[in-house]
Amino acid sequence: MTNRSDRIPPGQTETKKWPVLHYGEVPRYAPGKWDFRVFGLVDAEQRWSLAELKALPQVETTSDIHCVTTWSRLDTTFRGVRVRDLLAGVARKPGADFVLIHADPGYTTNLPLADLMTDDVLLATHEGGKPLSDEHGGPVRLVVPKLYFWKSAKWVRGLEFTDIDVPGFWERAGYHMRGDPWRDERYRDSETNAMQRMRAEAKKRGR
Ligand SMILES: Nc1nc2c(c(=O)[nH]1)N[C@H]1C(S)=C(S)[C@@H](COP(=O)(O)O)O[C@H]1N2
Ligand SMILES: [Mo]
Repeated sequence: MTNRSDRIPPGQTETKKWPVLHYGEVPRYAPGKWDFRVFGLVDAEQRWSLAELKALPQVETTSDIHCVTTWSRLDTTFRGVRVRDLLAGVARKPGADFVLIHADPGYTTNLPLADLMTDDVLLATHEGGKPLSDEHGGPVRLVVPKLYFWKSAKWVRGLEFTDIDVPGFWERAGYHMRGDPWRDERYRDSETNAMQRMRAEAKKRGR
C-alpha cells in the first residue's frame, strides 16, 4: 500500500468527491463565443478560438489538487494544452515576469510566470476523460496543481503579462500572493509594514 499521507499538505483532508466552489454565476457561452487572449507586456496580442485551442497538441496529466478550504483530491486527470506550449510563440517584453489570469465572471488571479511554465500547468478541457462540466469551468479552465486551487481559474479567458505581481480577486481579499499548499500559504502575511506602522502611530497619537 502506498502512503497517501505524504501527498496531503498540512491542514488538508482527502476527499474522493470533487466539490464545486466559485464566486458568482456559472457563465454560459453561446457557440463560438469563447476565446482566449494573451495581452499586456507582449510584442503583439494574440487570440485563440476554442477550435484553435483544441487543434494544438494535447497532453494528459494526473495531479493532486488542494483547495484552501482544506479539501485535497488526489489523482485528478486533466487533458488540455500546456500553457508553456501555448506561450512558446508569444514574444514577451523585458520584465514581463508576472501574469494576471482573467476569467469569467470578472474573476482574476495572479501568478509568477515561472509557476505557469511547468509541465503540469494546463488550459484544461477534460477531466477524467470527459469534457469539463460547466460547474467545473468548462469549456476551459486553468489548472495549476502546485498552488492552492483558487489559482486554477475556471472559465478562463485570458492572460495578461505584467512587470509587477498584481493581486487578483482573492489575493486582494487577503489570500496569499503565491499560495503554496506545502508551505501552508493560505493568507497574506498579515499586514504590510506600512499598515503596522500606521496603526502604531495612530495608537501613540490616541494616548
Ligand atoms: N472563474 C472562477 N474560477 C475559480 C473560482 C471562481 O470563483 N471563479 N474559484 C476558485 C476556487 S476558490 C476554487 S477552490 C476552485 C474550485 O474549482 P472546482 O469547483 O472545480 O472544484 O476554482 C477556482 N477558480
Ligand atoms: Mo477555493
